Amino acid sequence: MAGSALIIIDVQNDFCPGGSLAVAGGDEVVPVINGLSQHFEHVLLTQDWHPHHHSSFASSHPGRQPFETVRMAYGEQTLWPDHCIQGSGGAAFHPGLNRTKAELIIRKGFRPAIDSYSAFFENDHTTPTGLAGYLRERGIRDITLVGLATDFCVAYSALDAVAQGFATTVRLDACRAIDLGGSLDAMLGRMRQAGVTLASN
Ligand code: VGL
Ligand code: ZN
Repeated sequence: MAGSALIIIDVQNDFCPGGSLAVAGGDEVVPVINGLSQHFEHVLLTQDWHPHHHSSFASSHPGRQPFETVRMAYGEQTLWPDHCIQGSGGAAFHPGLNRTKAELIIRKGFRPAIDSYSAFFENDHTTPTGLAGYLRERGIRDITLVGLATDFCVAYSALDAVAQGFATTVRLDACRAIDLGGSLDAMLGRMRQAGVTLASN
């Protein structure tokens, strides 16, 4: 697949069983993604990369619990358990993930006051990560998204990708979801509506 990129979202220990924000079956995506990587000219990774006391952590909001919602300057924000702390083992990629072919790692969520689900824009929907520019300069127009979690970082990346004009596929068999309060169905609907191709093999 020339001119196409596989973008592997947040396949990190904290999102896998045993991690602080474990996604059910999160580690099962690893062999599937390793197989897919062989077929793409470009392979890119994202890495959720939060400082201690990040504003998306429930622990930064006295009296609040993980998975509650708060209002931030940029809108509604779900609060999470502390996860993917910069330099920690939990922030490291799953050890089984083959990263040899990866040409770029986009880190996100490192600004203390803004979370970043999407690989393209932070949660204020205006601060870019630089990914769209990288893809355009390399002549990449088709992207396939895989990884964790389907209904958060994968979905928001996919929505931004189509809005940025990329032909966008999500391989659902290489993703796993958090599914918080119906978020999986809601985000599958939004992706379909936006023109994301949802594929299972
Ligand atoms: C993610 C919640 C918080 C994700 C990252 O990768 O989907 N979800 N940070
Ligand atoms: Zn995060």
